[in-house]
Amino acid sequence: MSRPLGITVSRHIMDNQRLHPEATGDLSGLLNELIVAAKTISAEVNMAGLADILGMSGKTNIQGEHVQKLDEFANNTIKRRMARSGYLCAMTSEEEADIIPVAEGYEGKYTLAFDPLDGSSNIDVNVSIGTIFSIHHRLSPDGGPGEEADLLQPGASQVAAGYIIYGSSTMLVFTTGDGVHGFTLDPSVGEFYLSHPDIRIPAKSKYYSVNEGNTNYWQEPVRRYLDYLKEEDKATGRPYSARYIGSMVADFHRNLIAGGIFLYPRDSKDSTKPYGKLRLLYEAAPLAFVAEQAGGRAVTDDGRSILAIKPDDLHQRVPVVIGGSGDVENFLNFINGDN
Ligand code: P6P
Repeated sequence: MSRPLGITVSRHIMDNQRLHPEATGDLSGLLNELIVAAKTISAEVNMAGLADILGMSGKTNIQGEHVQKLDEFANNTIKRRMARSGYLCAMTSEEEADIIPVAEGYEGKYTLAFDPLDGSSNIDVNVSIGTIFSIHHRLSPDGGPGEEADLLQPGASQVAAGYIIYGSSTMLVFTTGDGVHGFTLDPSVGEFYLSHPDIRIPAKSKYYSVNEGNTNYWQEPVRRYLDYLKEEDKATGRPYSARYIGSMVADFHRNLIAGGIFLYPRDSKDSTKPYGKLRLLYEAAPLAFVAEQAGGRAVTDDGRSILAIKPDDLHQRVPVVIGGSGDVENFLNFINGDN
């Protein structure tokens, strides 16, 4: 009996499209183009240890962070491929201050916000990094170039979102609003195969992910919540365990699969970042969509739904608490003073 053929991501996308008779195929085409860019980045990331593209490019990005050559490569790979895909009217990237236009004559009906290589400070130490993406329908009339307003939409109106994690294997995890599915790249074939159908994040876990070096800068209810996690849990007789690697895609992916709550609260450490470090459009909102489609929750450290936030700025930062529904509800009890 031969092994059943693996379901490729292209087959999964087409099967999903068939569930929506009104679909034109543009979203499918967009996702497939993005996947080609991801495969190109994956090949380069896996070569990074061998090629001489490690190290700094000598430039800094909108965030004032040193841009690593792989960051630049990933950003350009996505921009160049998607600008002529015919599916987008505008893009925004963590690496660029302003809205990124698409090629004239190639304007489409969607927008793309992306972090080309999140966690890039971990590149040189071989820690998993990732590309995060978020797709919306344009609001402006079809035809011409997109506007900033097309990108500044709340996460709740995302059409699709997900990430590619470049780790021990390269995985694509995304949702189009019908659950969350994971695909693993077979580099020998160059295909992503369905490996994690219908991912559900465990409601309660025994792990928390946070940079405890910032403890003294957090608001008091957040500190009280973390102290609570370190007490013996009556059910298990043990405290939660800390798991934090400083690469959001890696920390988020572990929590999505094994359970856990990830926090990047606001901290008073850096007055230029009063709302914490993570960006709404291309980190918090896409991962919030994935988490909630997998049965989890995503809120700010004062209890607001991340998906409900209407962005004012392309690079707006937001405090993030994201994980299993039970863990996040526990956190909210502390924030609302019920504990
Ligand atoms: P810290 C990486 O630079 C990043 O944006 C996220 O991927 C990660 O979760 C966070 O910053 C780590 O920040 O302050 O803990 O080093």
